[in-house]
Amino acid sequence: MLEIAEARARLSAASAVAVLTGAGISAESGIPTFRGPGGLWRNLRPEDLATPEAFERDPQMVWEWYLWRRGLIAAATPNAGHRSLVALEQLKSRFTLITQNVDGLHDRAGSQKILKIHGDIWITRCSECPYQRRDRSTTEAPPSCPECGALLRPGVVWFGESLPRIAWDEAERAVSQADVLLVAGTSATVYPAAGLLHLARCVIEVNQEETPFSHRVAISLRGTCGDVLPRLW
Ligand code: BJW
Ligand code: ZN
Repeated sequence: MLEIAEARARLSAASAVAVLTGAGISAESGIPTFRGPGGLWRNLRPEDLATPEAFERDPQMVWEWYLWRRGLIAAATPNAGHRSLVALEQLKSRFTLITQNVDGLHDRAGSQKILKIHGDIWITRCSECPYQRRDRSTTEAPPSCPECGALLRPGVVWFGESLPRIAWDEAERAVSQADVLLVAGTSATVYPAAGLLHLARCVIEVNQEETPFSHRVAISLRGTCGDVLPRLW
């Protein structure tokens, strides 16, 4: 496949590389994506669950969704796609991994520099005060905040909420300075993350399916992350 050879050449020549990952990279570990088949939970879309309004209306139901996902993630292991990004990080002196995923599988694979722009499912934080903690529970919604008594919530970014400032600023900087942005396993439909593709000089996309950006990127590779990424370096 000529495009694979071209992608290999561009990545090999690049000294600064940024990577943006989405749910597709964890799909081969058995974690459902948001918008694909199996992405629904009790017939609800992420837009019905991942919002502050849904949490205000029914915190128990939103917690049940997150605890179910924590259970799936805890039972999963990183796959060849995650592992190949660990190898790429070791090859490049300037490397930034930006992930929209909250599952922590990049950490478990061994990636070092990770910007988690949509937060971390293993953090539980207060909906009112700065209190937060790491939380391994997969079965019980936590009681109220020990500091102020308000509801505790998952440490993730919901629709309508701002992204963590420091991680986001660093992501924008890394993408603007990168010779190549590799975008893997994301539908590129959620902003501002998808906007990172506009900042990049050269985008290589890896996805099973076409995305709104497939026709605008330098190279679009159709296939799974677990199959395609290990062949790129
Ligand atoms: C494979 C594969 C395999 C499968 N190999 N590939 C217009 C412009 C700008 C912004 C907006 C706008 N309209 C609305 C907005 C706001 C909104 C937004 O973008 N909405 C869109 C739906 C239009 N954005 C926000 O609200 C963001 N905040 C914000 O804008 O702040 C400013 C603001 C403040 C106040 C008021 C208004 C604005 C926040 C977005 C937060 C997103 N949060 C979630 C949940 C996180 C927590 C959790 O995990 O529960 O993040 S939603 C969900 O989508 C999650 C994901 O990170 C994110 C992206 O999904 P992803 O990763 O791309 O997954 P999928 O399922 O969509 O795609 C999987 C892909 O993989 C597919 O393409 C498959 O083909 C592929 N695939 N297997 C390779 N093996
Ligand atoms: Zn509190």
